[in-house]
Amino acid sequence: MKIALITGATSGIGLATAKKIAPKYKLILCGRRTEKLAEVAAQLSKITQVHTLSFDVANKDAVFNAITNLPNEWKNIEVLINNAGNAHGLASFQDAELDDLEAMIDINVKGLMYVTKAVLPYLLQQKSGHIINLSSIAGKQVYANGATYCASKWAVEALTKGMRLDLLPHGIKVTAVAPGAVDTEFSLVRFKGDAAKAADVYKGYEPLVGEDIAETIAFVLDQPEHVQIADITVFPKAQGDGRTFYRE
Ligand code: 8X3
Repeated sequence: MKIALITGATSGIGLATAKKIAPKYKLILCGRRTEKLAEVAAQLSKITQVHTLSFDVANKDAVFNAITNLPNEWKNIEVLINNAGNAHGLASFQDAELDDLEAMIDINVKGLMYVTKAVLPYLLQQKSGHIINLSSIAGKQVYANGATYCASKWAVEALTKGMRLDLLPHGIKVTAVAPGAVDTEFSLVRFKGDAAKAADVYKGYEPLVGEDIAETIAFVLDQPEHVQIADITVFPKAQGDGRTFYRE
């Protein structure tokens, strides 16, 4: 059975993806919250073999320590799902807190780079594999009050395209999955725990849920070996572009 490593696996899209692909993959579940990781691992180990790694993707040393010191039987990683990512604040560039802006670059861009660089030696050894990067509609469109979040996702798009080119000779597929509005902890984190503000984002229409994107990721992974889905954007039915929603 192939091994898949998923970051941000304790909630939202990451958790839904872990559950969805558990029947077909052994799983390395990564997250910051040790207790939540143990809970998810206990659940999923009824379906498949699970190994957990607790680190913050923005902590370079922690990422490399955890991944390079994987037990040998967990090193043959075939699938990397770079899901960990956050938005911090929704404010104009002039009003935004610099700490928030840095956190988004540290997690969404540098974190993705650290994890990928740490996992790549295993993929390269096997001359096959698949990297799936969670982008966003914010990686294709820039909206007001989101300059740095959008910049971080544009970076994910560029890294995805660049990695695909560089990894061509090594038989490794690279895909960007770009969701629109998905009802997860995303908005709660963006609005720093303000549940009412977070709920407003998804009011008046049926948003996507983590399971919808998990379906997309499973579809991307289920393609025949010669088929590489380069990128895929998924909206709720009521979403027209990054900021346009039909609300009832
Ligand atoms: C999350 C979607 O539209 O809030 O990446 O940027 S959006």
